[in-house]
Amino acid sequence: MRSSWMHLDLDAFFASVEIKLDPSLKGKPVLVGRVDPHGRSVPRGVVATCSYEARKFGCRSGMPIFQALKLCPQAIVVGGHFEEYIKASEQVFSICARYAPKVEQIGIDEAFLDFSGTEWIYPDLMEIARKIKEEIKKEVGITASIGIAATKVVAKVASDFQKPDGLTFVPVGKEKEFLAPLPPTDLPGINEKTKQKICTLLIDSNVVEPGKEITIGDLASLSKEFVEGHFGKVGVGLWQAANGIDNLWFTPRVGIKSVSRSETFARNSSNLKFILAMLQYLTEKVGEELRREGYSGRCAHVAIRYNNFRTVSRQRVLPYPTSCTKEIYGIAENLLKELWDGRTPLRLVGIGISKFEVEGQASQANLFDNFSEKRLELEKRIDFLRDRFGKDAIVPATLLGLRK
Ligand code: DCP
Ligand code: CA
Repeated sequence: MRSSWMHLDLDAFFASVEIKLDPSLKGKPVLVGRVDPHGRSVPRGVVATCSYEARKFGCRSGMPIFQALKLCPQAIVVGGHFEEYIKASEQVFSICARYAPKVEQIGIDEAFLDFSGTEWIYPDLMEIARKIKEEIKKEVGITASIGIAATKVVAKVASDFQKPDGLTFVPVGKEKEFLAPLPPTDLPGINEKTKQKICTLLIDSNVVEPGKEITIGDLASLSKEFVEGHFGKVGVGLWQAANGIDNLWFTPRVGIKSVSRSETFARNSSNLKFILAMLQYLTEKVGEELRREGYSGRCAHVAIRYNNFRTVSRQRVLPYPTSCTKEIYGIAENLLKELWDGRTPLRLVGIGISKFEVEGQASQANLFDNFSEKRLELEKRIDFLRDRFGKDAIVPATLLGLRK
């Protein structure tokens, strides 16, 4: 066993790209205004992110721009180069893929790199992390922070530990020691509100004195059963994270990560009916594969590519995992409508499902209501009939038009 998870997170991502595009911004407080999924600035916007210089003044992501400007009047507001952010992101992850056998991208600027089983090619992962950081700097012109640890949750905290341009290695066995002094909000899944609840519990159970700043170590010192009794399953997740153990948010290594299908159209199209029919056709295929493999996924994502090749995607986390075509399509349709302006011609549409739970392991409490369960049974029967009598045995009416 060794520390073979790497977590990479780009620093002040959109701001760094803006500074690379306009080097005169370097060293200055920069606010990036949020853009909509089409890359247009949102009027009376919100701060998407800001440079570390602006953070010194208290500016933060999610803050209204006017408020950030009150804190830092000399800040420069820029933004809207969404295509450049996507390009930079793609460049970064292709650099990661030069070294890491598996790259699990989490968001636009964040990924877990799985180096398990690579001791013989990469005896020193710090050296690899330095190379990756160096290549990102040279080829993309921005900085990344990296954390290396035996578990994902610790690697993630470690990548944050010395931001920006940080590199932190946590040796096997030192996870708890590393986490213990940090504030609970450094753990993924703990915001200020959750921290307050934990704080109250720690004071009530005489673990800490009122007025003391609580730490991850305080949470870790409680017994699992005690935390479960107070906060349920989510509490166990937090307790595991505090102990450096991967939890419900960080599933261990799995072979298959997502099932997705996309299709490039014979001709660019802005015909909603056609695009939805194509989306349904692709969703059928995704659903079929999920049911065949016995997987249900918790996250649906839809991608579209414009005639100018710009590709955008949007995802939604579901309250419970599903493999039901009808349910997935319902979400996919909404995502498409949120994503697309309904006019600009598209050349591709795609749908994917990820965040799997193996059938039977899905949490009972969330299990399908009666209707969904019946629907799923019906779809399984259709899968069976299609297997026996061919793909065209049962075709939804909306798909008949696609034949043309
Ligand atoms: N983002 C956004 N709105 C938010 C948070 C983030 O639009 N409320 C966008 C802009 C960020 C990018 O996502 O640049 C990545 O988000 P991070 O939370 O990783 O923040 P940064 O990369 O900007 O900063 P850090 O250096 O803290 O990672
Ligand atoms: Ca980041």
